[in-house]
Parts: sequence; structure tokens; C-alpha cells
Amino acid sequence: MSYLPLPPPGATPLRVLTIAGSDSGGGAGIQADMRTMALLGVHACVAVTAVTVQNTLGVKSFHEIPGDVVAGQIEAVVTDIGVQAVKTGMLASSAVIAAVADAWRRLELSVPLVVDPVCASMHGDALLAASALDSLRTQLFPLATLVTPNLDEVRLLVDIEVTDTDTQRSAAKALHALGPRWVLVKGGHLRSSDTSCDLLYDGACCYEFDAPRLSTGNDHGGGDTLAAAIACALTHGLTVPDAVTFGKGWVTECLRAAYPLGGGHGPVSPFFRLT
Ligand code: PXL
Repeated sequence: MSYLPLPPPGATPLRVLTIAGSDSGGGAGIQADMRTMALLGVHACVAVTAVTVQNTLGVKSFHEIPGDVVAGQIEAVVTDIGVQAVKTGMLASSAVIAAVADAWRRLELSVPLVVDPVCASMHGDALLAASALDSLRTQLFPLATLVTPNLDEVRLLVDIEVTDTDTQRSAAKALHALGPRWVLVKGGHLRSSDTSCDLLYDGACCYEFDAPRLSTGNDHGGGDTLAAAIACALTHGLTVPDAVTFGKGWVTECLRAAYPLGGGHGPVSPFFRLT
């Protein structure tokens, strides 16, 4: 695959702000976002929304950051450093979502916003209060350039069980009606057992993305990594379909390079770029 151009040493890189939770195990969340952004030559700014207490076996608990502190981090970054894209991950609660949406409007942000609607960990531990789903739908989705739900998140957000291409399209349409410019419904292995098929929809056209599905138990942080790579590609001015093509290629390479860690699921890894 071809990569994004790296900044020359000493030159200020493009910047992405990730608004997300910390994973103490280093596999997902902010840590995954920062790894991908660094290895794509993009400077990561961070607004922490929650501190999770977790390892590779699961999330034990989390501490939510107050909404005014999340908004303060966003304001501090965009008024000084400036960013060319924003990505959201774990948002924890409706108070945090409201703070992000308010800050977005108050600061008149108009850069691409990639919303990865993180609801739960791969072990099923809740990372978003059930009562916050409505805030996600009504306050954040209308601001988003792209939302990237997996099938569990689709079920929670629009109550559609995706089982084939037709239901994947219906889900994309229902999600698009909530206001984002583009929707990427990550399909898992719907069309065949050895490909991963995602559907991108902009209200008019559907684009299908098939990539080899790699069976590894070490896929922690895969969704974060995909959305982070898409956000990086958008800073370079790629169109959304081209950015998704890039992100899919990137996460496939990161899955190939995933490594075992602890007693549970290891992380996808961009370290292949260092060799
Ligand atoms: O991969 C989703 C995710 C995002 N953010 C945090 C997480 C997880 C999954 O566990 O812990 C902080």
C-alpha cells in the first residue's frame, strides 16, 4: 500500500485532535490513536474523556473526566495549535458528548470530524452510558463528517440487526438520516468468511470495501486504528472514499502485525512501519 507523505524533520506536521478515553493496557483508545497518528507522521493532540482501568482481559472500571475539563482541552488545543481533523472515540456519558458538541459550535470548528461511536469494549464492558445513546444520535452525529459504527453499535443506535448486504444498506440509510455526511457500516464477515466488508454511504451512493479478514485473537484497538488512520488521511485532503480505502489498507497491515500481550487480546500494531 502507499502511505501518507511524512513531514520533513523540523517541519510542523499536520495535526489531528483525538477526543477519547485512555486504555491503561495501551491497546486501544488514545494510545492506539496516538500510535497510528505518530507512524503516519501526524501530530496527535488529545482531549481525554475518561481514564479506564483495564488490561488485556477487560475493563475493570473507568473514571469520567468532567465535561468542562474535556471542553477546556479542546479549546486549549484548537486556539493555539490548530488541527486539520478531529476524531472521537470513547465519550463515556451524555455530559461529555454535550461538552464536545457545545465546544464544536462555540469554537466554530469546521474541519472533518470522524465519530467512532464506541459503546463497549470487545469483552462487552460498557464504555458509554446507555442513557447517552440519544445524545450521540442527536448532538454529535449531525456535526460528523463520517461515523464508523460496527454491527453491535448499529444495533444499539438504530435497532437494525445487520445480517446481509441489504440490512447493511438499510442500517447505513437509517444512520445517515441522523445527520452525518457519510456513514461507514463496518460489516465484519457478511459476504464471505475470509473478507471484511464495510459499506460507505453518503445519502446517494453506496461504496463497498472488502479487505482480507485476518483471524487473529489480537485485534484490540482495530476500530480506533481504522478511524484514526481515516482522520489522518483527511488532514491530507483525501476524499472520504479515498480516506476509507487508505484506512482499510492501514488497519489490515496493523492486523497482520498484531502481537500477543498479557493473557487476553493483544493489540493491532503499526510498528511494522518502523522496520
Ligand atoms: O476499541 C474501543 C475502545 C476505545 N477506547 C477505549 C477502550 C476501547 C476498548 O476497549 O478501552 C478507552
